[in-house]
Amino acid sequence: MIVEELKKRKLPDLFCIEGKQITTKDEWENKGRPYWKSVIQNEEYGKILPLVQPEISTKINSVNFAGKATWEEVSFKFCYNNKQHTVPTNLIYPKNAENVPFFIYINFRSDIPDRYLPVEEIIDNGFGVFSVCHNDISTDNGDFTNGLAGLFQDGDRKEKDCGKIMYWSYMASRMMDYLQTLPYVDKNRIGVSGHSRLGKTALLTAAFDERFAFSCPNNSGCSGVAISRGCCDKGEKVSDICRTFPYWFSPSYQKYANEVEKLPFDQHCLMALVAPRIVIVGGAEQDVWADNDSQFLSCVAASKAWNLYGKDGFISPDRLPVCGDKFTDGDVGFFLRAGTHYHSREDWNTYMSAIKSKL
Ligand code: GTR
Repeated sequence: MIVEELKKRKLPDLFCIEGKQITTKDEWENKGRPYWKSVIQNEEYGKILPLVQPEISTKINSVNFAGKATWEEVSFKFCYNNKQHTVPTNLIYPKNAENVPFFIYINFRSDIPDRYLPVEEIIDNGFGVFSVCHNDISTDNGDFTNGLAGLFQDGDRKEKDCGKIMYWSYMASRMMDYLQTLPYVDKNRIGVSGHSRLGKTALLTAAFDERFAFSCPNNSGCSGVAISRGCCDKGEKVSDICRTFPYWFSPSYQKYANEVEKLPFDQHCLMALVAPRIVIVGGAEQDVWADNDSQFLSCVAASKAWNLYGKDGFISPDRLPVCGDKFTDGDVGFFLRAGTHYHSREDWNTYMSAIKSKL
């Protein structure tokens, strides 16, 4: 049945690279992966920005979560094109712990804790968390003169220049650079998460930056996990997102707004770039806008990339998902919880237990 569902979507073949079929892990790494990375940059999120090393400064916050954690406020000062911008972040980790697994979390607010970021639960599960507010990187609107966008583009946006999602993702990779320098961090267990537009960001980040061992895109939907072709009637379409949020993407994405079948990729190609690492996808039953069937089918279609590594990828029954499903046995996971569009503690618990069982 799922095979039939997928056929209806008429997806581009993940393994057909410029007319040639690839069949091995080496071909995937040498041809497939670079090809999809380039197509997805050029046609959707925009070209990756040049690497600028920020100047880092840190300050301890006296709040310590009942003495269980250390909270450091870390500032990243970027200087480029004779301009500078500082991004504040929050680094919180269990006291006296070693080999700490970490979430980099891109949030809508900088509050600690926050309704989407239950810091104490995360610490109690043995994880550290390094969070940033997306607006502090560059504002969530069409203004490309502020924050990091001000440094790199200064309002002048060309066809393949990146949109805000790529900026937010860029910062997540700079936070990853910093985690690499800290002795108590387990460098093999650093992941990234975010909700909704920031779930799209979390998926993109792990897809392009192979240092991320896992990604947990929460309710990411259209132009995130969900495949775009054949989106359900009530789901968000590329035409909707291009009209409402053109600045999340490169200008080049606009040309597909009403011709989704002409996209030279679909979102399963982005998912596949995470292989052979871990991706756990969270959906919510009432979040129809995020089109959960299309998120689920993306997991099925991307799974083939894990198979090249001799891994199962996505393990699920041969049917579309229903509320309460939790398929987290493979390296690609998917769950559909009850309720609305939200990054809930329930989501966090599912992500953390799935990650702990695998890494
Ligand atoms: C919606 C948007 C979605 C989703 C969400 C969010 O309005 O259409 O793609 O990303 O916003 O980020 O909260």
